[in-house]
Order: sequence, then C-alpha cells, then structure tokens
Amino acid sequence: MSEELFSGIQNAIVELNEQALSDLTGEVLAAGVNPVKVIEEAYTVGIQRVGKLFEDGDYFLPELIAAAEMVKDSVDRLQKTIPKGSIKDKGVFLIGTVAGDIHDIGKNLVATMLSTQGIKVIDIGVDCPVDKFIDRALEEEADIIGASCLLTMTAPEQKKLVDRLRERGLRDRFKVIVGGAAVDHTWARDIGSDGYAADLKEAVDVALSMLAAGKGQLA
Ligand code: B12
Repeated sequence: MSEELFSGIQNAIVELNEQALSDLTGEVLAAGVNPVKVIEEAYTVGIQRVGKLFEDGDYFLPELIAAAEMVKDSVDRLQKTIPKGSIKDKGVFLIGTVAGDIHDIGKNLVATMLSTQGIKVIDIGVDCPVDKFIDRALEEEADIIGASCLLTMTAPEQKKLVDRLRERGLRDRFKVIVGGAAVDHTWARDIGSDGYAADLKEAVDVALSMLAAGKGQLA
C-alpha cells in the first residue's frame, strides 16, 4: 500500500499534477503512514526525479519552480502531523541557506527531520549572510549552525562562515555542519567544518552524535 502511494506521489510531482499530489497526501494522512518515511521515500525522490529531468534538459525553470512549490505545500501539510520530540532536550540547531542561494527544499527537509528527533530547529531562511547565521545563533543559544548550499558559486560562503566565527572569537562556541548538493565531505573537511551530511539520515545521525558527544565528526 505504501509502495503504491509513494510511487503515486513521486509521479504526481514529476507530472506536476497538483490535484493528484494533494489527494495522495490526503490518503497518506488518512492511512497514518509514517510522515518521515513519506518525506524520505516519496517527496525527496520525486523532486530528485524532477531535478534529473531539468539536468537532462527535458524540464525548464518553470517546471522546477512548480514542482518545488507543490512539494513545499505538501511537506508543510504533512509536517503539522509529525510529533515533535521534547523541545530543547537535545539541543538547538540553527539552519539556513547561504547568501546568494535561494534553494530551500533540502534545508526544509533537514529541518523537519531534525525537529522530529527532539532537536529545537531555528530556520533562518535563504540567502543568509554569514553574520546573520552567527548573530541569530548567539540570540537563540544554538549548539550547531547548519549551512545549506546548492550552488557551486556560493559554496565559499560556508568557508566564510567558519572563518568569520574564528574572526569573532566564536569558533569553539558553535559546531558547524554543512550540506547541500554543491558540497561534499572533502570540502567540509577542507574548510574546517565540524561535520557534513549528504542526506536526511546522515544529517540526523551527525547532529545527534555531535550533540551527544559535544565534538565534531570529521577526521
Ligand atoms: C529545485 C531546484 C531549483 C528551484 C529551487 C526551489 C526551492 N525552493 O528550493 C529553483 C527553480 C528556484 C532553482 C533556481 C536556480 N537553480 Co536550481 N535546482 C533545483 C534542483 C533541480 C533540485 C534541488 C533540490 O531541491 N533537490 C532536492 C533536495 C532534497 O536535495 P538537496 O537540496 O541536495 O538536499 C539534500 C542534501 O543535500 C542535504 N542537505 C541540504 N541542505 C543541507 C543543509 C545541512 C546543514 C545538512 C546537514 C544537509 C543538507 O540533505 C537534503 C536531503 O537529502 C537542483 C538540481 C539537483 N540535482 O540538485 C538545481 C540546481 C541546484 N540549480 C542550479 C541552478 C544553476 C539554479 C539557478 C542559478 C538557475 C537559473 N539559471 O536561474 C537558480 C538559482 C537561484 C539562486 N540564486 O539560488 C544548479 C546548480 C549548479 C551548480 N553546481 O552551481 C543545479 C544543480 C541544477 C543544474 N544541474 O544546473 N533551482
């Protein structure tokens, strides 16, 4: 049953069929399917398939934007049903997308997943200059700063974040985790980030073990 629903959701996203997506999201909610599983196995896969069509030149920007908006609406709807862990039990994770970059689907999914794990998530949005990350992290007494980046051109912002923390004498105050399709583990290590995650599962694992151990993940 879930398998069928999941591939139906993926196809609705790929076909940009808003009505079908809304109906299937309703079915998922009614059937009580684990929302986290739906996000990972249906919505994420659907938008990745759209991404591939875009990369292959079969879809263009308007299709991408439409698919992104459809997914965002459905994930918002589903998110309301996810039981939150006891807030601030495990720590505070501040997340945003770096300056110059407005991609937020992956960031939003990471935020949703972390908030299901008893982590308080502060989402500061997209196109965030490094001092915004740092000022808000201080204000919110964050433990970890997560920076998302999908554009190769804006990846240096993640390095700037680590460097700016050092300049402001705050490098030891926060752990930094970077993510997003433009970056990888090697980049994360080279810029002096404390952690990197390629997907939702890794993001949760790295954040939880960092909060538990109070130290970074990268060798
Ligand atoms: C959807 C999309 C858009 C949408 C974004 C809508 C939105 N609200 O986000 C729209 C249409 C607006 C868009 C615009 C542009 N896009 Co675009 N976009 C994509 C696309 C197809 C999918 C991205 C996505 O959402 N993936 C699904 C999510 C779930 O994956 P994800 O973001 O990687 O996140 C996962 C992990 O990376 C990780 N993660 C992500 N963030 C974080 C953060 C932390 C802290 C952690 C731990 C983990 C983590 O966990 C997530 C879950 O697994 C990609 C192609 C691709 N294959 O990635 C291109 C892509 C990223 N875009 C690209 C480009 C070039 C652009 C534009 C410049 C296009 C243009 N000519 O205008 C603009 C940029 C505007 C700007 N200033 O930012 C390029 C970037 C190339 C590059 N390497 O620099 C890509 C790769 C497409 C391509 N091959 O050309 N885009």
